[in-house]
Amino acid sequence: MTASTTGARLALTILPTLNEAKNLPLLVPRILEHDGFKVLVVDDRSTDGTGNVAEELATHYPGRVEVLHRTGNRGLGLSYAEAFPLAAARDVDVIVQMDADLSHDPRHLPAMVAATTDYDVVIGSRYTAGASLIDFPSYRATLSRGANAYVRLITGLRANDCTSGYRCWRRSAVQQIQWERVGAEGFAFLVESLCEAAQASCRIGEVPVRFVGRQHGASKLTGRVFRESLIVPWRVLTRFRRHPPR
Ligand SMILES: Nc1nc2c(ncn2[C@@H]2O[C@H](COP(=O)(O)OP(=O)(O)OP(=O)(O)O)[C@@H](O)[C@H]2O)c(=O)[nH]1
Ligand SMILES: [Mg+2]
Repeated sequence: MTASTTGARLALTILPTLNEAKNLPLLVPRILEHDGFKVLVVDDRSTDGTGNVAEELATHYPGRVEVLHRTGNRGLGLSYAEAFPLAAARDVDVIVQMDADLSHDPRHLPAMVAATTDYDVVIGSRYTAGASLIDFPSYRATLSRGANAYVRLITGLRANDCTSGYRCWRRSAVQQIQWERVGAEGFAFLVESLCEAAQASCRIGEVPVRFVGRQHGASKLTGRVFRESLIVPWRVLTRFRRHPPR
């Protein structure tokens, strides 16, 4: 029985990857356990063979795994800005974004998809009642909470976790965003895209998740990415100064 005959919602999960060769083969089967789910891997010329691993998964799961091998400048934001319009053109109900390092547990996917009945964008939230942080160093947790306070103060966003990379969007919400004006190249994309959603009057909800710190592979947080994250909320504020996001 297919997802559409069971009434399940069809979902495309975008997985941005930069050197996630160990994590990807563990994560993809867990996503595909869920009926109606497909995966789009967006690889940024990883040097550890992630692109090949993704192609092997595409062969193993025909029609359910697709790979976009990016060229040009690397960046999480650049990857998502390219992938979201592609995903929005697909025949799916929801579009999921999640990290490929196993920090985002696929067990939360059904609850997040279900919440799109009430919300246009559902955040897999680390800072909502019922959420937990596992193996996440306290200095990282402090930095993350500080980043959220900074973003909320400047942009007026109200979500508890504005910097989570685990989100589920109604396709209609993705289609409302002007992706070409989302300019953040790195992790600041997460804040900028949420502001764009709020500006487009999307209803933003949160589902508590269990977040597990990275077990395999290295972090991609660079000084450049960090500096961009400080600047982007101000850039967004300037853009929306006449109509502050809710
Ligand atoms: N396509 C693409 N993916 C990226 C890039 N940078 C990071 N990623 C992916 O984005 C997701 C989040 O990156 P992480 O390195 O886990 O960032 P983080 O969670 O803040 O930091 P750690 O988990 O501590 O490493 C992972 O799936 C990465 O592989 C990039 O430049 N391009
Ligand atoms: Mg991570």
